[in-house]
Amino acid sequence: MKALTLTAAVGLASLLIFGCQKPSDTIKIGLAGVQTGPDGQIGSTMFYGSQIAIEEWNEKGGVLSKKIEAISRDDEAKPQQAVAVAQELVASGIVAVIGHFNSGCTIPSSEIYSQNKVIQITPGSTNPTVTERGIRSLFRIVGRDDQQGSCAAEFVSGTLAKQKVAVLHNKTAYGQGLAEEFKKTYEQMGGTVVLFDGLGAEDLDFRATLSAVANAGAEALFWGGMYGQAAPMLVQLRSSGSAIPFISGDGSIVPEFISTAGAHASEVYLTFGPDYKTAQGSKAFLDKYRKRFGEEGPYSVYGYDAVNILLSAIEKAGTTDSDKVAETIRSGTFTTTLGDISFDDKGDLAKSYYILWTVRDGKFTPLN
Ligand code: ABU
Repeated sequence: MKALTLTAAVGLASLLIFGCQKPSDTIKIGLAGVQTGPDGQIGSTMFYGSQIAIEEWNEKGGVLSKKIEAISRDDEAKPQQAVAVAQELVASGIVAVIGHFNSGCTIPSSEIYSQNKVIQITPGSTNPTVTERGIRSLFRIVGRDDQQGSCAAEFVSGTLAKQKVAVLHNKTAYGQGLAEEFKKTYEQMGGTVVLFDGLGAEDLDFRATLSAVANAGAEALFWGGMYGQAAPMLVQLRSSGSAIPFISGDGSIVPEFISTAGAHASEVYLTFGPDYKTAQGSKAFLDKYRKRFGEEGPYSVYGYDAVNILLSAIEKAGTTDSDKVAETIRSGTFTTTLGDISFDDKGDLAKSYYILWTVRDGKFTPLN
């Protein structure tokens, strides 16, 4: 009787500790990031890329003899919503998450994922803080804003030889952080920032600010923010009669920027990674993507690569155990559409290559 009571007590305790969850016959992966709102297109292109990778793995039988179950959630680019998404995904039993996209979402959500031993790979968040907090289970497969801010500043000061620049940003972790990194390097190189201002992230009428840019004598305009504001800002800048170069970062490299800016997209320079369109490993993926979803965004490639790195690491580790998978990612080399990549101890790319892109004949093109 006593033994029976003990067995029942252990059973009850297990139920309380482990809940009613049965061992899953799938491996659950979260796909988290922005899918709607002003940043919706750039985030969606990332999701579609991840979706293709998961389908390819499932067609091959999955990983560790289990199919991959993707659970996709929209954080609307809002930090609070990102935390809610992270809590929901963790509760659903994910072992890893691809996301989020916006740095302002990745930073707070990563606290939830890391506390719950969930591997996180962001395909798009570039704010240095993402990987500066010692989270061993967190990785990114893009560069950092200190790297792209410096790259842009060296280009404006050196190649364009502009001595006076106006710097605007959208007051987000990404936009303001990138603007500050640009300013720091540009001033170190001897340039003068004649105007540095933060705008509301939903502002769309920039005419007063652009008058201030002109009155300050700016020879170029740097924008720290996303394409949803970059494109109308550029249209209004050119409509005011100004032909000064417009420089920004990877938050504007998406088809909607070109379709909105149209013929106003002259003298545009954006920092981003290497040319994904001509990379040897990207052709099959891009062909498949275009047939399914139409024109890709550059982040489609990063969404695809992030899933492949994660699942390759789980396969190599032979387990979904977070510590073992993280160690496998940190110590390995992974074949991606852009070539072989590996990570440093922080979880950043061991080598990141920012280059300048421009808009030519209505298309994003590496600047040669
Ligand atoms: N890096 C492009 C925009 C995403 C972000 O870091 O917020």
